[in-house]
Amino acid sequence: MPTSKPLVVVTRKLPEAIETRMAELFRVRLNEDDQPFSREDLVRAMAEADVLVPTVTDRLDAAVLAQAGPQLRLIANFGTGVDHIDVGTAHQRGITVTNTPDVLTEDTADMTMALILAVPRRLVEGERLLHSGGWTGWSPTHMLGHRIWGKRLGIVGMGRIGQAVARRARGFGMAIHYHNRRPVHPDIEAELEATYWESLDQMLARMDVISVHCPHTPATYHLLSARRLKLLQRHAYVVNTARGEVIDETALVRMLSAGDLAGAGLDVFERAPAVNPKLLGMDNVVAIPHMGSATIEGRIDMGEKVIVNIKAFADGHRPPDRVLPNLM
Ligand code: 8YV
Repeated sequence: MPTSKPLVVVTRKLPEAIETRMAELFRVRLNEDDQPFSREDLVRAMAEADVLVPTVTDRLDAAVLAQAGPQLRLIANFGTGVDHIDVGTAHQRGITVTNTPDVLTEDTADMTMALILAVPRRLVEGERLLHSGGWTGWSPTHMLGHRIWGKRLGIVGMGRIGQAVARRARGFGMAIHYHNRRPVHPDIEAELEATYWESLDQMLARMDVISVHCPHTPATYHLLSARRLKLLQRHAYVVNTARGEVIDETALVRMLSAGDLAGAGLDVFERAPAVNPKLLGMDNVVAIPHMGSATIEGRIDMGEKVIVNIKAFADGHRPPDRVLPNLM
């Protein structure tokens, strides 16, 4: 890293306060009109930047990283998930990668809980009915959904966000079950009265709601495969605020269409921003455009983390949120 201010290229428009602070601290190239970078834009940016600040919309694969100039020393991702970055290749090339953990946990858990409530209680369907002018009045059997209280929630991936969802779901009277590579600390398990399932298959077969909270890695790609989705009970709901790739979306659509699942709440999609049109036509699907962490407070916190990581690195220190290849 040069001793003068590093050149920081930011690929998307960030909150005003963050861009202002970045401009005070670094030489910055901002993306005023927020047009996503093409592959060529990324390669051009990496030929000049000392620090690249990408987001989930930038695919930094081995081929793109191979074209990085020798001056590029830090990729300070604006976001927690790093599945769009080939972290292994970056490290081989001596490029440090950082992310923004913790600060979006509560917002993402809130949105997850909103979906867990919205789908079984037919919230969006009811709202659409009212807006369409189609409501003719109350009836004892109209718009009946399903109760959440007392139901079993199966959390796939009991990291920070999984635990934050469990805390909320407890408040709504749900029984907490989870699958994780290993059990969480016994104190956390006790606090959440959570039941650990070593076998994902066995857990899936017994839950009323499944919520996905693991990162997308080669090991979790299609973790909820066609075979595993078939293990779910017909009355089960699937919620995903993690990454679309963790669920075989084609199989999910097939099962929803066939009535083999009760519904889904989806914030993420396998081929985002493309969304399977069949999903959008289903009343029992609530689909939102990757809004899990979309609060202004959260975005500012994320930006501040990015700044701390860049500043530490530029000052010759170890940035706090380094992502190591073997931790992916
Ligand atoms: C972010 C996310 O908005 O941080 C993550 O991993 O999924 C999102 O909530 C996005 O990734 C920003 O790059």
